[in-house]
Amino acid sequence: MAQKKALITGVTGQDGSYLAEFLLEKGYEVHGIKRRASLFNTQRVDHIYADPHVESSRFRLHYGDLSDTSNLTRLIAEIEPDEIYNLGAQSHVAVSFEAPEYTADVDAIGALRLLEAIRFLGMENKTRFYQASTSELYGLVQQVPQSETTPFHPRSPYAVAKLYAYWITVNYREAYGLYACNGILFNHESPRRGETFVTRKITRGLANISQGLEECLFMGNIDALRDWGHAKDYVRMQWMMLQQNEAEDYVIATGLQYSVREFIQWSAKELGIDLSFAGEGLDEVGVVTAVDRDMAPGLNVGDIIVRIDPRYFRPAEVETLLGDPTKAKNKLGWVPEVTAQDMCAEMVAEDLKVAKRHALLKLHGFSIPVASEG
Ligand code: NDP
Ligand code: GDR
Repeated sequence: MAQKKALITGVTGQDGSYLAEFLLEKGYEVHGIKRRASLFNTQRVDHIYADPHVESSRFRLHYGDLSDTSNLTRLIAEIEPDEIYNLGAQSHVAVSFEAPEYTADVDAIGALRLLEAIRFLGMENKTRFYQASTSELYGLVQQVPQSETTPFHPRSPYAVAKLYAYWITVNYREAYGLYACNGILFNHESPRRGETFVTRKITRGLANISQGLEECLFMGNIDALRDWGHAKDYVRMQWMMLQQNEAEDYVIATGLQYSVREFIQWSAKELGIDLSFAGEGLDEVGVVTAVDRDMAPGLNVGDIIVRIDPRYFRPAEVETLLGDPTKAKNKLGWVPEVTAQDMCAEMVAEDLKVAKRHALLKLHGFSIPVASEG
């Protein structure tokens, strides 16, 4: 069989990097679109990058942007991919309230630009298309758990943009017979998760606190409930969705739900810290009730290491999400392999390594990056 070619938008992101690894292992030639930035932005894929002068290299990066129609059309014409994975997005919900128009351009019209390029180039019968849809579409939830048939009620400019992308994908499938499908993915995380999403903010922040690099973690709505899976499990499903006889949309989730508060407590536990919450609303705090001083040398019982900061509240919140992955399980045999608790432990372990390195640097008078907003 001829070697397949895949094009990934968002290849420098969390999912893009895992998907590129996965497809390379499957023998694909993998092309990724990266944005021009004034600093290096390929840290997540540097380990799979090979010198393009080496002929056997199967991983190529191209400059591009989802806001640039001619760039996308040219790349698709040149690469002639068998599969396009549209993972690129302004993916932060809170940021989408700050930059709604940009988010719409990239997250909504970006998907249209790719679909239209496939059609314009006459590649409807060659190129399969995956759209990174999201549980944020459900927003103000109408049904528990949420499945492929649950009505949508988006609650942010991000989710509204993704709603357009969802429907334009369905529309190109119905109108032009394109193999185009939506993966409606619930939150998925990993050590490669961006530092301003809640799980990574917690694991990184608490790892820093355990090493004396920060004093307190400032959080938004810790009552929020999420269905968290591991990104590695979820990219496998993205590929599976493009290997079927017919294009269909699937929910990808674990079917289990936890609060942000619980995730904070699991993370603390991994660092040798027992944490209790006291107080209510804006006055709620996370207090150390027991600590392993070998693991978290500077901390004492009674220390307050979590506080609420209303700056992290969103103008409209998605309070609860819980997915029903039955269709993915029954039709594709997909089941997630990593639990939320194991994923949390993996994330903490990775962030702790970095925190220890930074603590050493600090001890020797070097400056280190610490704060992360989000
Ligand atoms: P990340 O934020 O980690 O990655 C987003 C990627 O998109 C990055 O490579 C980023 O580039 C790129 N990007 C941003 N803006 C543009 C643009 N204008 N043109 C081209 N590329 C751009 O997201 P994830 O990997 O977590 O998510 C992947 C996709 O899945 C996203 O579309 C997200 O909305 C969606 N999704 C994610 C879920 C999750 O829980 N992770 C759940 C459901 C859906 P750069 O590195 O330069 O910033
Ligand atoms: P989400 O992820 O908005 O679900 O979108 P995020 O991790 O940002 O928030 C999850 C929940 O935690 C609450 N929260 C906080 N969030 C952040 N970022 N920072 C905080 O300090 C904080 N405190 C509480 C949030 O309010 C929210 O309820 C992610 C993104 O990856 C999207 O691209 C994707 O589509 C969805 O998941 C599914």
